[in-house]
Amino acid sequence: MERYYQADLECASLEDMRALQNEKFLSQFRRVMENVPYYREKVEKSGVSLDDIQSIDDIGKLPFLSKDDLRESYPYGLLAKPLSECVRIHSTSGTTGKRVMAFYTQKDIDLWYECTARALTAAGATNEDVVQVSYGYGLFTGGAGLDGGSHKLGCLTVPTSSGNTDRQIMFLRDLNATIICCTPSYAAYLGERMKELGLTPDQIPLKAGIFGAEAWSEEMRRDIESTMGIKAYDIYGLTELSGPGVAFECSEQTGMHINEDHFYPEIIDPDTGEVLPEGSEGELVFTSLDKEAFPLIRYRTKDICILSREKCSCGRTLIKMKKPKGRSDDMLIIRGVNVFPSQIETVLMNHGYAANYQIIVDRVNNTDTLDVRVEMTPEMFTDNVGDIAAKQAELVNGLKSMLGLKAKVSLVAPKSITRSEGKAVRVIDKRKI
Ligand code: DLL
Repeated sequence: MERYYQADLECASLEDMRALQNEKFLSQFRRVMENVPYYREKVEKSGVSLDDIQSIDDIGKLPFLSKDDLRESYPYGLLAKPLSECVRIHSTSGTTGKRVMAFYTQKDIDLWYECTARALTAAGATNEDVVQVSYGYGLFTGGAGLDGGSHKLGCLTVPTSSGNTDRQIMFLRDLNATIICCTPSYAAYLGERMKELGLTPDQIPLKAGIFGAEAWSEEMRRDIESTMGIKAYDIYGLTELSGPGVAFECSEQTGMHINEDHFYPEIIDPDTGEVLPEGSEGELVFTSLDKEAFPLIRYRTKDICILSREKCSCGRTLIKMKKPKGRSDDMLIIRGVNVFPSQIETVLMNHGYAANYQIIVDRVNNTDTLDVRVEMTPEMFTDNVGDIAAKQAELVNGLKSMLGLKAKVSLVAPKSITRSEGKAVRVIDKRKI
């Protein structure tokens, strides 16, 4: 029997959801226009007036917000509440420029944790469960987000944070943890380490994992599910909108239900900004409908995916986003061909490799080069030069048919590529260095 955290909202009719979104959007828009001069100026400059926005159907008239707006207005320029009402900040690591900082009132925190509680419930969590949260705690939203949802459900919450892998496994075993939350790349590493320690899935009572914060392939999901003996659920979110829990997966595992009563989604053509019909692939744009401190209207996420309202067997009616293919700014353009790291991962894993790989892009004599370094698994490890060459050639062919591009493949020894405890860094683009 499927259980829901907030059945009335998660299973609302389309008409009721639309009416709720409309009402929330109109009051949110007016509030932001009143309280955020940076946003008001942006809207006025675009030639739109308050009267032009009569319902959520008019949302397409409004300008987009992007990371550049967040940087320009850093740190307080998009705040819609006085600081005296804000109780928390979270922030991204700032690997692609200045940090992004998001603010929360107490209500923002409560609603955020309700979203992660929905995700945990969809993965089967109840107050009987022991939930180990191995996402980083601190400025990153992963730890706090899943921790908050777990508390709401009354689960025993184990806040290990990330890192110290052997200690993670000790807690999993000693406390009989049933659910683990971490990045998929860290889950793969935990699984690998368990195997090395001679632990089989039946020696660990884990039943589910909630993995997100980075793009991961279906092949990687199957790999984690079999090494850990669990069902692996995807979870999506971004700091700017609150953190994990913007969308979450249910038992059907065919995409993530967006908590659209809080986050209104659109898909746009990333080049023209045109809104695309349901079912088209494009960039995901969100409007936060409830956020008090840091409300964003039409925020461009750069995540590339597809929205779908197909009926879901879990009974939820919340719209679904397909697994994001990656971010438009992670997309590599190699000799004019668009390449997403997730496509390379799919080829590697379909050939029996684990997700321990590195993609090195360079430009030599004015020509882009693509080198894929991938670890042999301990089972396939060999130092026979002929065998290695044959395996490499197989992968070169696999990549050629997926990408339409010739790559160089180097098979490397097991454990020679650094493991990640948080979000994996898999691409080294030397053209940008
Ligand atoms: O990664 C929040 C989060 C924490 C989500 C824990 C899930 C679990 P940021 O650090 O701001 O926030 O990064 C947000 O990560 O725009 C996507 O590009 C990517 N991302 C997040 N979840 C997924 C996912 C957190 N399930 C950025 N699949 C987003 C693919 C994801 N990409």
